[in-house]
Amino acid sequence: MVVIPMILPLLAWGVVAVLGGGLIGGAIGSLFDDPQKNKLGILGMQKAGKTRFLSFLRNIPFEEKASGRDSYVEFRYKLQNKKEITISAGRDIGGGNAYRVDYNKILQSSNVILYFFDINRYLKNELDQDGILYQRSCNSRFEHIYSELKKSNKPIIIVATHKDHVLLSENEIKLKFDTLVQNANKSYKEMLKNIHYVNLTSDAEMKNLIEKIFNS
Ligand SMILES: Nc1nc2c(ncn2[C@@H]2O[C@H](COP(=O)(O)OP(=O)(O)O)[C@@H](O)[C@H]2O)c(=O)[nH]1
Ligand SMILES: [Mg+2]
Repeated sequence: MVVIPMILPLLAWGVVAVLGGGLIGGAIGSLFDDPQKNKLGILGMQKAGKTRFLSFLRNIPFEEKASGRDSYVEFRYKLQNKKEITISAGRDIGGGNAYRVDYNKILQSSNVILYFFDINRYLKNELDQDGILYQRSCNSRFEHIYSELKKSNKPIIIVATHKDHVLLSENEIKLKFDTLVQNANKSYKEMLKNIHYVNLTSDAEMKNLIEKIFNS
């Protein structure tokens, strides 16, 4: 099979697509050249940085507020190599449990899924805004997304934000997170092998993340 050599560089970028029990990489960058395939689905926990990420991408000021279901129009983003990508109109939905009903629609209508969670709160396992333990709440979203994506073989990019709030090195964070996931022994763990750890309040880290996602 010629699949293996293609997978390796893509895994390095933390881009994975879920297919059955295996992993198949998908070239995200090239998807955004195709007007039929450039729809981003942004999901994740509450206060994880979804709106901040989207505001940066859209080049509009970030406003601190809890999202409802704010829709955005199609927009363009210029990569460092001057290539412009187009992102189709979509919605910035809240992270709370109340918005879980929107998940399937977004998972079905998007070409690439981005999932955000706060790694500091995950490791501390505090209660989330709905009063549920953070790991449980986040894992249940992982499980939901994984079971949907398995059917469609769409790429997903997982972003662990608030790295700056954890008083550990990135390697230590990764080790801790991976140990938790391995011990939980859930089917979705293959989806969590390569995730991006970032501080989204740093413009440099934000830009770097965007390049990794869209310029691959
Ligand atoms: N320190 C830190 N703050 C972050 C990071 N990512 C997001 N935030 C902050 O977390 C809060 C929630 O962000 P927001 O984008 O509204 O989260 P959303 O609920 O997922 O849309 C805001 O105050 C952001 O500035 C991060 O990586 N580090
Ligand atoms: Mg928001």
